[in-house]
Amino acid sequence: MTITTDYAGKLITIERFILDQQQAHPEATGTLTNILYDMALGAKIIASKTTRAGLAEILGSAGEENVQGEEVQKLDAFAQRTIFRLNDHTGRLAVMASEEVEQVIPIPKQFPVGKYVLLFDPLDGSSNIDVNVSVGTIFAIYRRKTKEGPGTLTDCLQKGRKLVAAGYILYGSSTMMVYSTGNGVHGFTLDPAIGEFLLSHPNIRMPAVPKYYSANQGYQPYWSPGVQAFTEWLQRDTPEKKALSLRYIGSLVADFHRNLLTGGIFFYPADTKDPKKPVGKLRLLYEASPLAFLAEQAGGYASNGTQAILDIEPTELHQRVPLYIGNRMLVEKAEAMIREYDEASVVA
Ligand code: AHM
Ligand code: MG
Repeated sequence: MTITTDYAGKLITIERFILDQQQAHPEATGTLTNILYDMALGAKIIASKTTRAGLAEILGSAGEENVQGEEVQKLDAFAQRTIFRLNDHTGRLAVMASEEVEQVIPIPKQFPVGKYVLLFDPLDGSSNIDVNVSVGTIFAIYRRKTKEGPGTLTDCLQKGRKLVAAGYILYGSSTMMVYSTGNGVHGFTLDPAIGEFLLSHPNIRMPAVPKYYSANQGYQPYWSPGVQAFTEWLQRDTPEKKALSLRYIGSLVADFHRNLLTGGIFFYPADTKDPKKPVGKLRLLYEASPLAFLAEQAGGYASNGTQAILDIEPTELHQRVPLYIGNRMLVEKAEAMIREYDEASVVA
C-alpha cells in the first residue's frame, strides 16, 4: 500500500482513527486514547533522532560533545527518557517499566497516578543503529491490578491475555506505528512532510501462505533436537507448505513486521551456548507478550515452544523466554516437534 501526498481522497490520521475506535466504546473515558496519542508523539520525537543517527560522527557521538558543545545522548537512553517524560505527569499511569531500567519506574510523587500500566522497550535492536539497520520501540498497556496508591511490581507482572493494547514503532525506510487495542491490528506510516501518522495498513491479517522463516542460524548447533528438526522441516516442501526462505535482520520489530505482512515465523529458541540465556534472549514483558498480542490479533500465534506466550504468568520483570511467533500452523508445528523430540525438557 502506498501513501500519496495527494490528500484529496480519504485521509485518516492516527488521531482520527484512535478517536473513531474509542467512540465504538461509549464507556471509554479517553484515557487509553491519550496514552496511544502520547506513544505516537514519542514515536515522532524518537524517529527524528534515529534518522539523524549517522550524523553522530559529525555532530558528536554518545558521551562526547558535539560541535555546539552539547553532550550527545545515546539513542536508547534518549528513547527511554522521551517515553518516560511524555507519560510521567499525565495522571493516566500508575507505574511504568522498561527494558532499560532494572526496577519498576514509579510516577514521580508530585504527579497524580492513574489506572494504566505501561511497559516498553524504548529502542530494541539498538546495536543495529551504528550500521544503519532498522530498530524499533515496543509497548504494552495493562490496567493496574492494585486498587490505589502508587503502582507496584504486581501491576507490571501480568500475563499477555490481560493486555489492553500493544504496539510497536518501526524506524525503517519509513517510520511506522502498528498497534492493536484488541480490535484488529492497524498500521500507520509517518509522512515526514506533514509530521502525521497516516493509516496505511488497516486491519492487517497475516497471509495464510508463509514465505519466510527468521532465526539466528549461527546458533543452530546449540539448539535442541526438536528445534533443529523443525528448522529442517521449514526448509523443505511439505504437504502443508512450500519450503520457506530465510530472512533475518536481527532487529525484532523489523523481523516481526516483515513476517506479519508476508507470512512466516520468527523464532529465538533456548540455546545452550550462553549460560545467561538458557531460556532464550527475548524478554517476556517488553518483547514477547506485546508482539504475541499483535500476532494473535492478526490471525497468528506465539509460543515459548510449549505454551502460548499470552498465557505465561510472569514472575520477574526482566524474565526471558524462548519465542516462536508467526503463522499459527508453523508455530503449532514447532510446538509439536519440540514435544516429539525434546519431550518435556524445554522449560518456560
Ligand atoms: P536488545 O533488546 O538488547 O536490543 O536485543 C534484542 C534483539 C532483538 O531485536 C533481536 O531479535 C535479537 O536481539 C537478535 O539477537 P541475536 O543478535 O542474538 O540474533
Ligand atoms: Mg529489546
